[in-house]
Amino acid sequence: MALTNEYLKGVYETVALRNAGEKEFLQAVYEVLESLQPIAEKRQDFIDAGVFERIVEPERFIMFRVSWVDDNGKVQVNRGYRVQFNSAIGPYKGGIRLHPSVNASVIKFLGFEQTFKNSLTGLPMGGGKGGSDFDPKGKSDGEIMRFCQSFMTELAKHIGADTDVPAGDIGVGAREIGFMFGQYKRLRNEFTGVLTGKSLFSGGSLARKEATGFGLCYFTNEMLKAAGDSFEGKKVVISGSGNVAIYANQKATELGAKVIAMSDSSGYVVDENGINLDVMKQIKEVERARISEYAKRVEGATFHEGCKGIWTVPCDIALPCATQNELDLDGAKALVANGVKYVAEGANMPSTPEAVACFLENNIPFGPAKAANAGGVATSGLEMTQNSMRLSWSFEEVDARLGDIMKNIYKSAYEASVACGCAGNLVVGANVAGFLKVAEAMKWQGVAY
Ligand code: NDP
Ligand code: 2IT
Repeated sequence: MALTNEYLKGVYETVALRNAGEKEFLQAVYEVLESLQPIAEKRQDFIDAGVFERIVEPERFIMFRVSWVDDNGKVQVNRGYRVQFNSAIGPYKGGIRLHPSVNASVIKFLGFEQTFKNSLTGLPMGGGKGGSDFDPKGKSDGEIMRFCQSFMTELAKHIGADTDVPAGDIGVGAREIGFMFGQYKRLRNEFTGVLTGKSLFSGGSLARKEATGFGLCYFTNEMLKAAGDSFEGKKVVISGSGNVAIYANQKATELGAKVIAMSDSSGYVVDENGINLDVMKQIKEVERARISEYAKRVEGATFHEGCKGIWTVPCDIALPCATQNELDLDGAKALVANGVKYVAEGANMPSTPEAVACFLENNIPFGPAKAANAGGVATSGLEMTQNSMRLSWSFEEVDARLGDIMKNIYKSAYEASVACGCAGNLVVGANVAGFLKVAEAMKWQGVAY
């Protein structure tokens, strides 16, 4: 597909000028505008309300200095960000990423995507994202705590349970959320649901930790069912070995598949017997060590340097769960040549536009990130509900709600693809279904923002 609609081309050109050189953000906007062409042709009311021009411009973008003192007594300076992209359907909601690659482009692409993803969940959450170029690797717990406290000291001025509710993302799990929550509470003297992904001792939700990976498998299961198929006996390759990848592995295995490869930024491991998840969890969640350790501990497993090679491992289902643009055209071609049958994205924008085109041209059912990985933020939404009610649901209750939400997301995306005349193209379907609710809310609220 190409962007041929003159009106939307104009919208894109303004975005490209305003955000010159912001590769990831422009990539995400271009894909959404491509998908929205059938809508722009039919909905003059959205054009009259300036919805397309407004939805690509963040409501607010905050950038701040984060100074902290390392274990050697040296002052370190990082850059912090929060983008409050769209609040048409609810308070801003989205994770915080701590990784050296974080910059304005990455934060804006993530916040933009989050707006549509959160809409798809059916819950009242707007889109936001934050982070810093701080690298948690190799830092002591004390250093992580001092960084998180300094980061929150500024962020606290901009967030709140009814304003903006951050959560985890790359480099941010329960440990970091705990340090940030503690600092927010101290600054405000308020115990509120200002963050999600909290500890179960402080208002966290059961199943939040598992939710993105489990949700990805529930969504993939809908794709499989639509093709009269199931996870049973399938070989699965999952990139990454963080929060999303680990729980995608757990659920795919529970559903009868065998996960034969996982990766981190240094390389990938192959274990044809099926990855031993207890060993992987010990290495990644407890020791925070490199994935090559797995091959040292498990007989028959092999380690291969370089993370992109993982796509050359023959499989039926590929679940990219590491980071943006990790699966390029070469990777897609290798997967297709080796007979991949389904691809669904656990990470945000892991496939390059050329890779997505390759899957679609080869009629491989493809689950785009906004839809397929929405289970994490959906369960964050359920955590917010529990906090508001001052109640906690059981694991089974949260998991059942998550399952229903993922089924509904598949249904909305599929039905929107049919309505747009491209049945089964879930990229178009997810973008359109996510957009419509936000666009109607923006139109209804008048030119506010
Ligand atoms: P984690 O920090 O737990 O794990 C990230 C994993 O990806 C690690 O294995 C990491 O390897 C790898 N990785 C990160 N950056 C790179 C890179 N530049 N190149 C190669 N590998 C890389 O993060 P999550 O599992 O939480 O997040 C993974 C993806 O899922 C992200 O795209 C995130 O935005 C998305 N996501 C997360 C959700 C959540 O609830 N956590 C919800 C929805 C989407 P290494 O350790 O070597 O860096
Ligand atoms: O990309 C994402 O959806 C997340 N990192 C989860 C966000 C959240 O608010 O739970």
